Amino acid sequence: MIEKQLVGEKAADYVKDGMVVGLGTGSTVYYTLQALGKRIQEGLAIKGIPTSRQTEELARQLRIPLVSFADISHIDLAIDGADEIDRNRALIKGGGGALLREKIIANASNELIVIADSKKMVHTLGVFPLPIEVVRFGWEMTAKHIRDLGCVPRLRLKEDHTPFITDNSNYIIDAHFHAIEDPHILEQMLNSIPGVVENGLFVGMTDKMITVKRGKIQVL
Ligand code: ABF
Repeated sequence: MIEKQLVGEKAADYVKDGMVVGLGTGSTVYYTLQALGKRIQEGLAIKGIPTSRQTEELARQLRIPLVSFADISHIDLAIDGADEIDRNRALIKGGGGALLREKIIANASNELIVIADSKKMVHTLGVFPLPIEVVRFGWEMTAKHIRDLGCVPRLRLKEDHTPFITDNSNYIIDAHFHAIEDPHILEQMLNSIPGVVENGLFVGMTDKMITVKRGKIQVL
């Protein structure tokens, strides 16, 4: 079994009857959703709140009942992937472009379980370019301010070379920092730039991490 499947399915074990569950985005969470879909067919009763249109669509196909923030007062558990995880469990997320909804849901959840294969574990964040969601108006100026923080910012493009548009109708700038020594400070500095909606640094949010070490599942 591939590592993503191992950790994705393991995370589904933490979902209990009656929970409101934040459903992450990506190819690791894909396996969590498959496992949840199966358990729901067998009688598990949960409500899911998706972090992206892509996850919403997959959850519907799997007949996972969905709710929105208008219907709930809290989220019990969110399960999501990551692009990089450092030694303090700080994360870079947003490679899939869903970081804003992912952060809103992780922040609203009583518990966040992060699932990741062994390749995502790093000592220092930053080899993976940091995704930053920005409003379209004036994005060139926003990118200039982001560059002033010591990175090379690139507007994310699709295969047809037109800008990638998020579920919230914004652009993504991928910022190449190479080494992020203080993710907490950088997260705050980025979010204080006018035009930045949110960035993919998730600091102090991980409650549980499920990964693989030497072929074995590790729950940390
Ligand atoms: C999302 O899924 C992200 O924020 C991150 O970009 C991505 C991880 O991707 P995958 O699970 O496909 O490797 O949670």
